[in-house]
Amino acid sequence: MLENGFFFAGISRRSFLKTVTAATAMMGLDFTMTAQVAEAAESDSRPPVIWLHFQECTGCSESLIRASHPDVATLILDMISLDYHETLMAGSGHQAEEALHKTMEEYAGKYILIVEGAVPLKDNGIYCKVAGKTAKDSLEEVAEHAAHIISIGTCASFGGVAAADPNPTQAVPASDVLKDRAVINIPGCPPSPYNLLSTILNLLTFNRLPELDKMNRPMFAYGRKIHEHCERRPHFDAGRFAEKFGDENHSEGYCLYKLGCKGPATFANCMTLKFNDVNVWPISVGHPCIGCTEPDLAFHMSIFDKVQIHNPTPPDHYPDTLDNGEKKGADPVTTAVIGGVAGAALGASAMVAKKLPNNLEDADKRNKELEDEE
Ligand code: FSX
Ligand code: SF4
Ligand code: F3S
Repeated sequence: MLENGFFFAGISRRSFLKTVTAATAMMGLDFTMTAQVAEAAESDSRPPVIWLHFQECTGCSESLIRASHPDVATLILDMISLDYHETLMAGSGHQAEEALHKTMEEYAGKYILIVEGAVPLKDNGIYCKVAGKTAKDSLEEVAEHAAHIISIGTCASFGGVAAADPNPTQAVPASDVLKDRAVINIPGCPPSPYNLLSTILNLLTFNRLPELDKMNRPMFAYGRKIHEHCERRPHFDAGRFAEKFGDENHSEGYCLYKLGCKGPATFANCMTLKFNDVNVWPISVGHPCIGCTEPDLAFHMSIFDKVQIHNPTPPDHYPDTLDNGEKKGADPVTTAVIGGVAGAALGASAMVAKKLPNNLEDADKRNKELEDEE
């Protein structure tokens, strides 16, 4: 229960509640559900997890365990029983294989399978083997009795780096191998560990899949485009663009669309979640979004090519303007950029007011209260 104990998983009560509050808000749940989610996180029944590695860089695991957000990692690793993870487990060789098979037998139908990396199919899958078995065979074997299957990262979700043209090993996502199973995709190269935390919390709290989009990504994390809440959006609307890396406009923080930013076609939550707990994300440090959470953008389209914007979404709010003392309604600005013609912006003075969903605002308020209580 929430009231029990001051520390959980070696992190302070305050950090625990902050992390769970943020994850609850991220899942799109009402703030009042925080207690229920915290209870699930603290439950003694930790689901066993088998984490398989295939063709990838291990950045997904790395982004989870790196010290810059220890609370998230600690929480995830304490909520689950990580019985098999090739790069984190102490055992190796036969010991590791034993752990894998013990979990599969003892917890058949109960364990969560997390897949990291793509699966090569060419030449009977010989380009990725662990313990003498191809990635495809291991995946099929472990998936058979898994309660839930999560693909972590773009490689496991969509093929990612390994499937980039000319895809020499015929790498495919886990869902292409497990066609008759529901595979939750958490893409990103790497994805935010919060998205994994929230997905696991969702499974633990409600014992069902979160709402997914048509690419099986949780809607709470991938329901909005980067472009909708990008901090450079006012510049896009005003027609102010960086023309080259390092030019004056780039230094001024102008929109990166002409440098190939894929934000207008990319569904992800980096713009509100940020990375590394230091409030940065690619666009904030001057790099265009490469569309790393999308199946057809990163690794398939040149980072310099522009995405077409067919149906630009106006910002949530424009400031009210006063004209001769009379209040005007929202400016009916339509930012029409068609066929790759960069950023012809109508209504040049439009400013976007960054509007977070209510539950994120609630979480923010609650976190401030927790800080004040300190
Ligand atoms: Fe892929 Fe994950 Fe990119 Fe790397 O392993 S999503 S290459 S960050 O680490 O799978
Ligand atoms: Fe932000 Fe990219 Fe959209 Fe410009 S094009 S506003 S940098 S997401
Ligand atoms: Fe990926 Fe774009 Fe976010 S490149 S990390 S989806 S800003």
